[in-house]
Amino acid sequence: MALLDILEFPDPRLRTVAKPVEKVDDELRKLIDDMFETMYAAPGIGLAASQVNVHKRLLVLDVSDDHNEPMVFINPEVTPLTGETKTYDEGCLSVPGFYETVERPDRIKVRALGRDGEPFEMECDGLLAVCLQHEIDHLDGKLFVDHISRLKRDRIRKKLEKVHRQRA
Ligand code: QAP
Ligand code: CO
Repeated sequence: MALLDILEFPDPRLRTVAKPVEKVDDELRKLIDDMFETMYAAPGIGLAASQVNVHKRLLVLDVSDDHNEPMVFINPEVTPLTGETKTYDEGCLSVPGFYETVERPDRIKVRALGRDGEPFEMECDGLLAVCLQHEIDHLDGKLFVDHISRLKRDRIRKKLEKVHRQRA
């Protein structure tokens, strides 16, 4: 197992649109294990492959209270189940230290492949629905800061650029 480096906003590599996974094999499962290790260590509740600079359509999450319900989604596809939306104060391991309110569909259906390569389908709401949509955005090169005003996004970008300069 290994901890992976997480790309941070405004790194342009986070804008890459990820490609579908063609084969679910042991190499992919090793990446999945490393992504879980990285997510739990952060600590975080969701991580998309794009955030660790692997541009494949794969994400991991665990929204359980005890951090013992790991879930894997490969080539996920989401459809909203209602026109209703809900807001949530979202954060992101790629935008550390910042939280903003984002509005998204409240109930969704997701189709994906699991860790075994078998297709499954489930209906989601609450934090799971928020987290899934947030992580699928990453696979499309999008970030939660794209859902807020340009003024707020630019402020966050400037603050993180300063942090990155001081780190270097
Ligand atoms: C995405 O985010 C998410 O700023 C997962 O300093 C977030 O795991 C989905 C984190 C909220 C739904 C609701 C953020 C850790 C973790 C930070 C995360 C930080 C340290 C974020
Ligand atoms: Co994120």
